[in-house]
Amino acid sequence: MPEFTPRVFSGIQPSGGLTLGNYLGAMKRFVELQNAGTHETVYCIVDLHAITVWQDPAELAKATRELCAGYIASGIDPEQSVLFHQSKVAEHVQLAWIFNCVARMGWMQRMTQFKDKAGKNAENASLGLFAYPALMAADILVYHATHVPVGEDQKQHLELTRDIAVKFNHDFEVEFFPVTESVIEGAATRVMSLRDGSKKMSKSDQSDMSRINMTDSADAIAKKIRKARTDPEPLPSDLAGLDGRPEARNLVNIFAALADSAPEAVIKDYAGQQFSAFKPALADLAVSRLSPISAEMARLMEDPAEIDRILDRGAERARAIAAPILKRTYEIAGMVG
Ligand code: AQP
Repeated sequence: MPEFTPRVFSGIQPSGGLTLGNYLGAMKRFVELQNAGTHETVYCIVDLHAITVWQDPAELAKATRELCAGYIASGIDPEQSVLFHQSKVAEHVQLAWIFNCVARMGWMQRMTQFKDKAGKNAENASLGLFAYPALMAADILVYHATHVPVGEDQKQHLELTRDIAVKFNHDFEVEFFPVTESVIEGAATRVMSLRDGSKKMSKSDQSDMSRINMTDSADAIAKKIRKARTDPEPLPSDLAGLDGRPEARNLVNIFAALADSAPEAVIKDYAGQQFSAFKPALADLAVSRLSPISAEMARLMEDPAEIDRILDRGAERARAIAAPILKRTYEIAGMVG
């Protein structure tokens, strides 16, 4: 394999407001990787993924700008990282078609996210929802990204991305696409719903009480944590004591991730305490971390034209990386001209 430039790529869908799950599982890591300075960092607002389920056009445009504001407010510097929205860089879709012809039906049928999202009504799901992981592979590989930070739920899609890269390289007898590494790290790689410890926290959950939105007020955050489902036992003295207690484990993980600590350390500090003591401490911590971000998001949203300029500039920079990689891919595949 040739040496690839160390490059991070990741994306978030503008399919609603950012949640604490997106922040702890993805965004916070994006900022850390940017600031580590060891990789080029490319971050995307994946609006073409969002429309695999119905999106109101006006809401989609608003969510796209709000997500751009969320990236910047969380610490992404649009000069240091490449920050843009997917629909502005056509190379993603052009490579996705090639990958639709590389990926096998059997691989796609195993994707659990399709099964979860399509549910019992799979016949009525969009073709885009089914093909989504091939577009995701194109998002990553059109930058020859070597590392992809994501939450635990995206692990299977990253394995598919690796399979597509390997099959393309094998079929065309080249060493062209890198076999990308996933970066799934931290105390909260799978933040669970506040109402049901067996379901992940999600933007599209029907219950707003199930999630903390990055734009929630301090009062709303405190209320949601106070009402979060738990059990009647106090916190145990070690992590093993949280086995079989998913809601309690989730709150401990969230605390650890927000405090830049580890779940073991949190348990040590709160061993034997009731949730009536732990929850207010968690609420204070969450408000102190999230309120400055939501205030900065609101400030940035006052100037949508500036957000559009930032995205346009990011798209130009993204295209400068993607266009030669797509051109070479088409040559390898035998496209003339
Ligand atoms: N609950 C979560 N815990 C940890 N990480 C999470 N991520 C999402 N939810 C959690 C990570 O956030 C990144 C962006 O996710 P996405 O917006 O592209 O799509 P998603 O995974 O489908 O997220 P949602 O919030 O559940 O959106 P909807 O409701 O629209 O489907 C990814 O890295 C993801 O792992």
